Amino acid sequence: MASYWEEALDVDDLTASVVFDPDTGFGSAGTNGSCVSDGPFTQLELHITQYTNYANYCLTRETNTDIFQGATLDNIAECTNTTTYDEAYDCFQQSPHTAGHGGVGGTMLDVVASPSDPLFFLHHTNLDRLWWNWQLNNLTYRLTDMGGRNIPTDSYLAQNNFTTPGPELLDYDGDSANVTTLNHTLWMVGLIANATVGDVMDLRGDLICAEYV
Ligand SMILES: [Cu+2]
Repeated sequence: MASYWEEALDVDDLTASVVFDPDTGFGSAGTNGSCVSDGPFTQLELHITQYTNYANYCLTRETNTDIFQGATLDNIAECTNTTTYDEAYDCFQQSPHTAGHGGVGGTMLDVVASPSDPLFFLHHTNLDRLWWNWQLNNLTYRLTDMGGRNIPTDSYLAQNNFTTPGPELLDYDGDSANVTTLNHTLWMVGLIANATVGDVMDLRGDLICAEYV
């Protein structure tokens, strides 16, 4: 079984969400970008950010109810009704994806450091669950439907002050194409063996072997 944050349940009262419970959850939502000061990640010290590598700073959150409205069931239904992977990706990444990052705010808005907030994983497993629900609507076709860029656009790089990556990153697996295919290698940073996109298309497959209930 995989854990996730069903964000749609909390759109009416984000800061009252069970995920922010200091005793049974991930600590309070925080205010004005101050350090998370209760719960299991109190004063958690972080080092890598989007802006300065190896700085010393703390885990922060700064909730934004307006942005979190992207997680509504209506928005999810709109995405679930798309036909192709490309359409589904664009839809899910715009509303439900942005909702979690911008709704929690703080560290979750840092495009490099956001996985430093453990809530990142509950947010992304929720997106994974929504993608699986989309796949289930036409499983025969959608277990192999893939597409989209696998390198960032120039405008995204510029917006985040990133330089364009060199071939050591773009061609690390000998695949310099910028369209994602089932054969594209997912680099696992040495934590586990690399896999391909095709290896993770089926939630019930050998590599992921999970279910959302
Ligand atoms: Cu994300």
